[in-house]
Amino acid sequence: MHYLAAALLALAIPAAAGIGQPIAQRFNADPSPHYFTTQAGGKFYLYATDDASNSGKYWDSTTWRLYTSSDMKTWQDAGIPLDVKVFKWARPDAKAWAPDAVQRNGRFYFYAPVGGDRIGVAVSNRPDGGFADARTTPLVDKARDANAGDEPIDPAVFIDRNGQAWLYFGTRVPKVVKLKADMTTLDGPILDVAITGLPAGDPKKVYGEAPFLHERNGTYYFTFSTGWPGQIVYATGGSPAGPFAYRGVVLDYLEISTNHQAILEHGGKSWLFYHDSLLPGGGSHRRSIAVAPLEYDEQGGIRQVPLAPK
Ligand code: FUB
Repeated sequence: MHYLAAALLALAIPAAAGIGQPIAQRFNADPSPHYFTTQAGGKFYLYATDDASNSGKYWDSTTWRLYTSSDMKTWQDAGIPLDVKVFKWARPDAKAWAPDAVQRNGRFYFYAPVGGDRIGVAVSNRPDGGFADARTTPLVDKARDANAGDEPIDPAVFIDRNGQAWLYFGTRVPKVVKLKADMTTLDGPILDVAITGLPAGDPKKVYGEAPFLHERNGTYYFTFSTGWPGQIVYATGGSPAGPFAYRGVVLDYLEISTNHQAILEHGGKSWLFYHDSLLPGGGSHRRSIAVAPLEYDEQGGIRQVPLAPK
């Protein structure tokens, strides 16, 4: 083929799904992807903050959004799995921010900030709706719980190989606390997560928000955003409790004020989910979710993921 024709053809072919294109033509952020198996079979479920229903000036949506996929390439908008009104204790102005979900004991647990000072947990027999408050009080409450930090938001739950569930959350200081087997009760004190080896003298290489833990070959990878704006970076350790030693950058700065990631490993493959401003009209409050393959080097280091082309 003539080189010019080849170049034109390459321009005409959109980037393949799965390498950083938005998963939906709707503004959404703070991805929480999972592979859940129900009686209908296995499927990918992705819970998100719904930027399409905010004011465009702040993250003031009060509903979360759900997408599903059977192949990780095409995603179906499954609507609103729940909103903040599920939590009767929510203040009238409470916002619905970065959620996470877990399948356990045949049930689905949904963790989310409800306002900037509390985390709620809801439960359902199905992943796509029917959620009810699993308690009648917040799971974490800044006013109630010692060491909950200034802003207990961005919950992320990790279940280790022994079945112990760990809840991570927080801005500026990362927090971790064990959950009881019921998944709805804190088990012990809220502790600060120790991160060692952050590059000294770089005021931008600090913990900001979006804590997330995953495990690979016995190593625990703690990823987080370094702030506003922030990079996604990672640190590793030998226990879900930490400490974690800084290793490097997973995703560079975006052109928007936040960065927020999740890593999904399924069927021997790994993906990084994040949000960016990839859709027309996008911006810091109008974000869109993208997914990219996540690769490791021979030493178990995460290879930096290139930003999606705009
Ligand atoms: O979506 C609202 C907030 O923006 C989230 O809680 C943060 O992680 C940031 O992405």
